[in-house]
Amino acid sequence: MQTETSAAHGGAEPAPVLVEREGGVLVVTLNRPDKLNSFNEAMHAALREAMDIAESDAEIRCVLLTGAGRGFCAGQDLSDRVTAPGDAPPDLTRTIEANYNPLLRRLKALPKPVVCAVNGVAAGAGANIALACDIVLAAESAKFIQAFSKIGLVPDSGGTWSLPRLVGLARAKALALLATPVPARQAEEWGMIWKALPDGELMGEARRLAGELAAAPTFGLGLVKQALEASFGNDLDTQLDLERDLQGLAGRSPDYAEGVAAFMAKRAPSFTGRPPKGADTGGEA
Ligand code: T3D
Repeated sequence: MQTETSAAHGGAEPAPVLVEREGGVLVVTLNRPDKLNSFNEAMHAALREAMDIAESDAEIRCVLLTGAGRGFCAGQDLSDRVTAPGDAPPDLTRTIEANYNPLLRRLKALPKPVVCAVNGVAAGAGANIALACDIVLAAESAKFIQAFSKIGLVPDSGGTWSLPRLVGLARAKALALLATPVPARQAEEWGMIWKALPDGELMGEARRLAGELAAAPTFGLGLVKQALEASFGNDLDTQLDLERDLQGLAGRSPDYAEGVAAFMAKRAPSFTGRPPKGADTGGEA
């Protein structure tokens, strides 16, 4: 395992995000445990650097996102939002535009799977960042809280988009208006997340799953992700056309040839994750 510290991190304080390579998996750990890994500017900057690695390094074929300590992430660090009487209010338009929205867009557009291991409470933007990941596992003690309404805010980080799609409008409205915590088991039953696991099993299973995904046909998985995300904005005809085009691309990938050859030879496939020659991969080798 290779650990990298963020360049955005000065060195005197613990790094706000830990980045470790475990084979083809980039393990990204939010690391402000005393503040339940809530976001300050330094943590946003460090997470941007982790996303840079995930996007640009072709050896990385899966991201595993988790949190240090007893929480996953409590959203925005509210100690950075305290104002004195007479002060101008914080400009949340700017912070959303500069920090949260780019992160959400990058997680959704990353052409590799992102596994989230929700190790404890996920509140505010922390809940919605977790829900934006491709496969979400949660410890049984974890809970998801749309904490925004408790402080007069609107769910952000894609919450108003993902919640109604995941749990339906009735539950989405109640969760967002009441900020009712959703325990991990209930989140699994409602289809908000993939699985709730006993606390002691979470990280082992998350690493196993991320390792499995990192050995899978990465280029094809990126197309699967693209097709499923696009489906919400498409009618059936448009989606069928998209499937045709993406399948054409997938069919030219070396991993498809390998998958077919391995099946016919009754052996285990060995996938490289590489795109077809000449495919536009947004900069990847
Ligand atoms: O501002 C913008 O840029 C706009 C974007 C906004 C995005 C957002 O996420 S807005 C929503 C912000 N988050 C919240 O409102 C959640 C606040 N936290 C809580 O409600 C509770 O802490 C939890 C329900 C998450 C957990 O409760 P509990 O009882 O398990 O823990 P605790 O005792 O409340 O918290 C432990 C410590 O973490 C505590 O510090 P202390 O007293 O031990 O020194 C607490 O103050 C600190 N902490 C928890 N959440 C935050 C936080 N400190 C700063 N900001 C937080 N969000």
